[in-house]
Amino acid sequence: MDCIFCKIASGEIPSTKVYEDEQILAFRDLDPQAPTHVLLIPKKHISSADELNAENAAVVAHIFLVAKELAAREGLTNGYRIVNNCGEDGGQTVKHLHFHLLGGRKMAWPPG
Ligand code: DGP
Repeated sequence: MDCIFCKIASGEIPSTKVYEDEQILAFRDLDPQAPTHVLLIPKKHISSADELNAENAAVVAHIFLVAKELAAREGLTNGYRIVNNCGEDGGQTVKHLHFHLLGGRKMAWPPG
């Protein structure tokens, strides 16, 4: 499958990894939008949040627990944001489920 994040998960495309286990990988975003900008992905291909179901959704809870640990490791004691962009209107550009962990600066709400 021609999926950039599957290739990152397999090591075919290099990335700056910050966490890895059997289920998920976390690596630094190529185009960081905050001092900390890490992407967390399931290794198994799920194209978007809209493809989650009762069989594959447990990995999302795991991703959030790891995101919390990474936020602590990155020193984000004043808070952080976890973002999932889903589909065209959500601004998703890579069609492999991923969560952005952003921190190290004050963020605006609502997003643009
Ligand atoms: P989204 O817009 O939510 O689909 O975010 C995709 C993110 O992926 C975007 O912030 C840039 C990042 N990205 C795209 N290609 C690569 C890559 O090859 N390596 C890394 N580290 N990040 C990438």
